[in-house]
Amino acid sequence: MKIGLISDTHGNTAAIDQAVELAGEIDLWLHAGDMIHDAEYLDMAYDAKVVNVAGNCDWGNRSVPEEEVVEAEGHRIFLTHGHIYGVKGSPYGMVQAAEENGADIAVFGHSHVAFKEKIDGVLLINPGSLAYPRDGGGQSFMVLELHEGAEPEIYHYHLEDRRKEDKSAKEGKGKKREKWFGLF
Ligand SMILES: [Mn+2]
Repeated sequence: MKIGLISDTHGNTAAIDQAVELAGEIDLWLHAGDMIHDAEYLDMAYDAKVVNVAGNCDWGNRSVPEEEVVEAEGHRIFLTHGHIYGVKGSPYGMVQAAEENGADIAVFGHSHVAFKEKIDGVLLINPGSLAYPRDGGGQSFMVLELHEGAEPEIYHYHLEDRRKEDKSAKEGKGKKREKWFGLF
């Protein structure tokens, strides 16, 4: 199963269109908040199912919960924006929240910094921001591939790679997909 992970799109539906094109076939999109309208756009404009949560910039919109749990391929994925758990300071609040929800994978955003790490048995994933990246790596999102009984695979996409040393950028491709192998 291929799960697209996006967050902090902040109204940039053009970036969502690019992400959908780059990602290819996706079974489910998870939007980790900021903004709800963008997740609604993704849901309306494309076929794949969308699950989304409210972010701190979605205040006042009570139609969408702040937390969701999604089950897929023998995994439980805890989805939340991250501001409630202080993700800008430390990932440990997310670890605890995931454990409390019986989840082995946690997806969040808020910091606009791409992140993937396994801590205390919980795979933590922040796909970065599709609109306003703060990690120097360009607008980003990820695809999580889950197959029952196998280790999760994560692909990190950048709409435009800003790192000058990157070869694919020099070759003029301007777009990059990077796979993390066996880190989990
Ligand atoms: Mn936020």
